[in-house]
Amino acid sequence: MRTSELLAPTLRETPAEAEIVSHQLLLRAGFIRKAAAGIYTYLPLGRRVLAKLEGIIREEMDRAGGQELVLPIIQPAELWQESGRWEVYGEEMFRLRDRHQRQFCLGPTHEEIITALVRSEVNSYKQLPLLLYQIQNKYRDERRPRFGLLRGREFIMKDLYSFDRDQEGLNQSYAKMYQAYTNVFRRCGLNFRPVQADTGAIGGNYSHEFMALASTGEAVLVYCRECDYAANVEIAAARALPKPVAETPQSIKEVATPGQKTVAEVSAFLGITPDRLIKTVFYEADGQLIAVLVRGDRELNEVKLQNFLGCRRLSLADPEKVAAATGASVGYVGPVGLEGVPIYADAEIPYLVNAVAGANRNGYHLTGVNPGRDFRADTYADLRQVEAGEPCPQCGSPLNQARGIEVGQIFQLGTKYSQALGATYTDEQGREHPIVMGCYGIGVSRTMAAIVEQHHDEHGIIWPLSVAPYEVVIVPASLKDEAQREIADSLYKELIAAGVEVVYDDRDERAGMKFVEADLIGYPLRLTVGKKTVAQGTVDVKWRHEGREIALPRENLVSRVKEMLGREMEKYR
Ligand code: 9G3
Repeated sequence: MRTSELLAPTLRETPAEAEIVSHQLLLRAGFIRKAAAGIYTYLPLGRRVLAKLEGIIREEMDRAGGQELVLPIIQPAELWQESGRWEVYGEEMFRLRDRHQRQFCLGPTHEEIITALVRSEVNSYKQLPLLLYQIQNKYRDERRPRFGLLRGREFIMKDLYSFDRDQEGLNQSYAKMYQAYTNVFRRCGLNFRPVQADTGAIGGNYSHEFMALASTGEAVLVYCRECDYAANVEIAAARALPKPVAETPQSIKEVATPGQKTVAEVSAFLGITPDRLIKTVFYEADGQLIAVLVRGDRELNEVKLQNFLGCRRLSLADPEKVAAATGASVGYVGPVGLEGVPIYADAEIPYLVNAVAGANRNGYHLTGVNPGRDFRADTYADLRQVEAGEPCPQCGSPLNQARGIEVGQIFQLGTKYSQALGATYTDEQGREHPIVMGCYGIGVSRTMAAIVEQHHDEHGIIWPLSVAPYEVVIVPASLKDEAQREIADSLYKELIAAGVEVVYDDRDERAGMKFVEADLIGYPLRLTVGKKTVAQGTVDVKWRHEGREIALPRENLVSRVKEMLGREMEKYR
């Protein structure tokens, strides 16, 4: 490809809305352009990276026994009504009507569509297991699309669905996908970790997320350096229980705390540490008001709370309802004397002695509060967010914390969708059983951005060779020099003939600008044809990910370049 013919419009300045480096560089280097909030055009260079990514994904899905198909984006509402999810999802689902006013949605995922397909095409154990996948656009009307391709409203996903006769079969399909995902993300050059994850509203009882480690990631994970424990903090288990406090219970006392509402304010005002305070938070769970208690120095984990309650909708209670139930406003509420509201307490609460809690009277707190004596929680459970340094629930070593970009997630769904939609098979004895399912997603467009988050420097993108838009760029120092042009032209032709993906920057521009653009776009290998080439017959060769440049003889340069590319690609096998 000649740069003079390539549509790769680079930008000197970064559009203000681009907050993170992957968004900034994919815009500046001419890979994507915004069409609307969370909706992007992939320019030719962007499309070539996606094609490389999809190629790796197809190879690994096919290697694991996957069969590719293409499902419709427009989905009939009836199937979502059968699964009971048409009502579950609100504004996040793009909904539309056809000319006959029939309801449809733009597919945010495809469990319903593919289960309906299998329901009508699969009826015998002989047809199982089945692994069906597609690489298709998905649509989710995110409240706040941001960070470019990391959180879009139209995005590209590889979604695979497994169909087995029983749990054992599903375990095997899940293990195959776990390995396939590990291969995909390794071959993309990503530094990633599989972590135990929450299944959320999708249902199912077992899930792993694949996290590309990045400080710009929206997800938080904890992991152990001693054993292989790693989990999204949403479900990371808090096993460590506090050491009993050797204090004699004092009598409860109401103290004035005018204008002191937050944990920090109250603990400073009363001269105590936040771990001696009982934080009381009111929620509405499927419309029912509940009180939840955690220690003042801890964060409540809403995913753990929702999973524990098994409720569909969970939201912070509005202050009026809190005031109606307690007679006080947030900051002064507490469990003592609280009637008619179920109390859920984190497992650490019973270990508190002479704690401080809101008095359910504005301007006042209670000291000498002893759980069990002064109030009784209905249930105690692990409801808090684990922090770095806490003991690993598997081996007890201190946990580490990191941020990550969720580039993939795999789920054991079980029979939730097969039972709802009636997808069954008959066994050898003719008995009918619901098909046991799994689903497995990779955010293809998101992965492209995650790679840039991990592979860039102050000059631009540094594409791993396995996903680079082109492998080599030829930069002639000056095309006004006829000799340089002849050498660059012939080198270009020979590299093409040798099957190398090469870009030839044949524009009538200064060499300096061409170097800057080549570094911004991030072509892995740069070949510079200059005066020295004419004089000494050498070409300067430089890897984008290395500083040093070496001069190699022109005469067998093509085979040397092939060798170098082959060796470099070994890293991504
Ligand atoms: C919806 C909307 C948003 C959604 C879903 C449904 C996320 C939804 C979870 C999944 C699970 C897996 C197959 C590939 C891998 C992920 N957001 N999920 O089901 F209606 Cl609006 O998509 N699906």
